[in-house]
Amino acid sequence: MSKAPIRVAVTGAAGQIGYALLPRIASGQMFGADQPVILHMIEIPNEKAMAALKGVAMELEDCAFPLLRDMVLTSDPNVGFKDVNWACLVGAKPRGPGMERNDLLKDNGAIFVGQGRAIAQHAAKDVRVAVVGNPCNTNAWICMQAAKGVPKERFTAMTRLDQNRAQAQLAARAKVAITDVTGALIWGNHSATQVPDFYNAKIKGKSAFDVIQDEAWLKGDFLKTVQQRGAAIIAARGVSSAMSAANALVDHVRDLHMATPAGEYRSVCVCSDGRYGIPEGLLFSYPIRSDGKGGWSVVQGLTLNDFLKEKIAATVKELEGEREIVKHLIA
Ligand code: NAX
Repeated sequence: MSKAPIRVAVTGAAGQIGYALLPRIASGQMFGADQPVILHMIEIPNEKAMAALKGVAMELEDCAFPLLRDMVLTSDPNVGFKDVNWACLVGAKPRGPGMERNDLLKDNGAIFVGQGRAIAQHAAKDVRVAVVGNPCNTNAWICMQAAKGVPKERFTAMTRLDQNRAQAQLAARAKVAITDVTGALIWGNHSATQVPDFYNAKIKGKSAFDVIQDEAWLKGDFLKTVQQRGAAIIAARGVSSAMSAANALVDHVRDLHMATPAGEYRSVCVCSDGRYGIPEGLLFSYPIRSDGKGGWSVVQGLTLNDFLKEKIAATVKELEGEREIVKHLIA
């Protein structure tokens, strides 16, 4: 007997990440090859955006995906989040020329208050939320605060793209296959203060630090490349990462939906309960294991040396500053 469909909301569905993401979900790459889906595609109430959304839906239709059971196209979050099991919050206002980061935080914050409320009122009881729209940690924090009654552990933000970038850089440097690199991890905020952790990463089961034997590169070019990869893509392509961001979101949701293989973990921003000395309540990127039944836990016992501790303190400070700027939005 075929499984009941999972309802997946995607905001910003007519944007560039949406365009790369929707066919991946509809083809079974997020929830599995035997899992039907219904896509709830949400855009802004603007003629151009809704026309573009219609075009995306037409293309999805033309893909004839066997798992795609239905599509809901809307600009109303109350309709868009109705009964959804997963909410992928990709849509956000881009930072315009001359716009201050604080203004971006406030403008986008308001969007995530509304979406959080709509999720709490209309989504399925088991709803889980993945935030991609930037600044994603703080947007996820706002959404979590606004979604009264939805358990805090249902809210995540995405640092998987940063983790994938770190893994790829380590593999290229060590001239090994991508699958030989495990344990690559991002701590903190999805921003330039993120902390790509090469100390806990492994190459063919051995410490990546010992295998690469180039501390200057690891602390210098490696960190910089991962932290500034988004800007490098914009410089090269003229627009921001979309294919790799959509791919990372597929990885993020799939790996929370399924159980994490023994001995592994994934970078996911979740609400801190104080683990590793991080202030409680911050949406912080941690090493996470999923039990495949909707639960997850923070992997404990990883060593944080002084180098990591100092960098983590800076990313915590940034997240606390962001929270300060938006906290008035939560009544
Ligand atoms: P685009 O500008 O191509 O698309 C965004 C779409 O969102 C637009 O179609 C817009 O109409 C829609 N939108 C805006 N406000 C909305 C709302 N309130 N409800 C529904 N839809 C809304 O941007 P794209 O390249 O797709 O990027 C989307 C977001 O992802 C941006 O905030 C971007 O900064 C962020 N990113 C986050 C990454 C991460 O790793 N966490 C990496 C990639 C990306 O930069």
